[in-house]
Amino acid sequence: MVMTILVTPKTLANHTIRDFRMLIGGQWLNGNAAPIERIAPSHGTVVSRFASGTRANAEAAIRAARKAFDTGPWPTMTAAERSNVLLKAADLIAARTDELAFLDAIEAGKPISQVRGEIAGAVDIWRYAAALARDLHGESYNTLGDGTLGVVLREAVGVVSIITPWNFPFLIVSQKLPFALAAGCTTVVKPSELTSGSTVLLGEILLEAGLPAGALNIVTGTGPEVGAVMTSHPEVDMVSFTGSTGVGRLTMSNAAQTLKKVSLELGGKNPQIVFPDADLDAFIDAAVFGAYFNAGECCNAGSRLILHKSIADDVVARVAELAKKVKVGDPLDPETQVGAIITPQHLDKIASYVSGARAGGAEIAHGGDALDLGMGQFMAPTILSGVRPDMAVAREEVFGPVLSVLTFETVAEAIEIANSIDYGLSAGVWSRDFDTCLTIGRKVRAGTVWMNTFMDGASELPFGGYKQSGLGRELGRHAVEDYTETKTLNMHIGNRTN
Ligand code: TXE
Repeated sequence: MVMTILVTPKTLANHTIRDFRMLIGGQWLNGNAAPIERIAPSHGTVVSRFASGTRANAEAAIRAARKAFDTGPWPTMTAAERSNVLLKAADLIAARTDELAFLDAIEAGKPISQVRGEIAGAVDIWRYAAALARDLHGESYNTLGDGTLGVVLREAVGVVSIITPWNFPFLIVSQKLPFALAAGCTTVVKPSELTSGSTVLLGEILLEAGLPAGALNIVTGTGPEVGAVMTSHPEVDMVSFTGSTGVGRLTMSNAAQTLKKVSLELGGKNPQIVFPDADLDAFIDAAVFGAYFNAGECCNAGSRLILHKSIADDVVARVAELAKKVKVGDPLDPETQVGAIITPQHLDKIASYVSGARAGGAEIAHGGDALDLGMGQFMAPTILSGVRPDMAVAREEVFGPVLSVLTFETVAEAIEIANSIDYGLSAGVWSRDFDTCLTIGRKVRAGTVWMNTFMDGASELPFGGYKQSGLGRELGRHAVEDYTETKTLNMHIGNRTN
């Protein structure tokens, strides 16, 4: 059943394995235990080693961030000085694109051409945050009555824990860190234990850009060891987390013990709703891209097609035709469009969703199987038709290249299916009718609704989810404010006897 273009991985014989260290209080440290070895998902061999951080390392990093916040200089520098550090960092990131892209591609199994685009996007975000740093301001009220002046300040929230996942290692840390730094916060960052390399490189870049010691600390290691301390330690003021909804819930519950602020970017199961009057040529492209971008290991994946019944058969056939042309394989080959699956266990999970759907009556319109390329783990782009809204594959995040096709007859039914699950991250609607697009845009409960496009983004546009897809928004002009507290100064002026 597999009719996909395969790109076999080339040898990594000339690759030098690097030992990545941790950054705590301006010092680069090795872990005490054996390092974490990262096996490339595309090649099945070790490609990086990360220091195995401990609870004690996490505590030391939090203390360093606390000291850097309480005694400066980062929070007390002028906004212009902070902005200049972020701008310098953006230039250095751009200059080291090759190194950063290689690490994300080989550790996460992502196509290198795609990662280059992500690094370019990240550079833009660092520059945008640098601009926002200089625009952060409060308000004043001189209309509260004679003798009263009210001033509302925006102050950095304090020490921020940043925990990131493996699917967009460099891009996701860049959606958080520059905004926290722009606000004057100090930070402890824990990248995924599967893909830590590019985040450690970012530490080198920021020190070179002039960030003072302690303003950024990086602790590599696992969630239960390092992440648990970062979400519960009383000296942390805020946690910004991207990952699974389960760990997001745990993060919130840990943070609740000392009432930390939380920002959560969690899972998605995003619908693309398609009407008969849509530009179907454009949609077919967007359906394939939306489902298979990053091998579907993407919270924004358009993993549910909700098609009007009258066009469903035709659309499924055309999507399948295009899916056959998708090139799957070596992430280091610039031609590759879909790379490897993050771990063998995750491939098993994806496969079990597909077999469960088949057992429940869904049909395979394309793919359906793991692909054997002689090394690593890969999955064929897969289309499941005849999926019902109550099936697990229609409700849960598969996080793989698996597209579920459902059908509807009325606008109300399409909205009901779209909203029938626990997630609400993003959605797409395809129609040439303005009214239809806006009706869906207003009624679907999701943080982003694309109309006649899919997965476009910009540093200016807020990103985040409704329902169990998360709390808070990243990017956009208010992103820096998320990392602040609001303080009111209420002042009496003049003679009290008047
Ligand atoms: O995520 P985890 P996993 C979804 C996707 C995927 C599933 C599992 O459905 O299949 O989650 O992925 C850290 N305290 N997404 O297991 O475990 C962990 O070390 C504190 C959606 O990799 O949530 C890593 O740094 N931290 C998603 C980060 O949390 C803990 C992106 C994310 O890992 C921790 C990734 C703990 N107890 C997966 N346990 C998205 N929104 O894009 C783990 N971590």
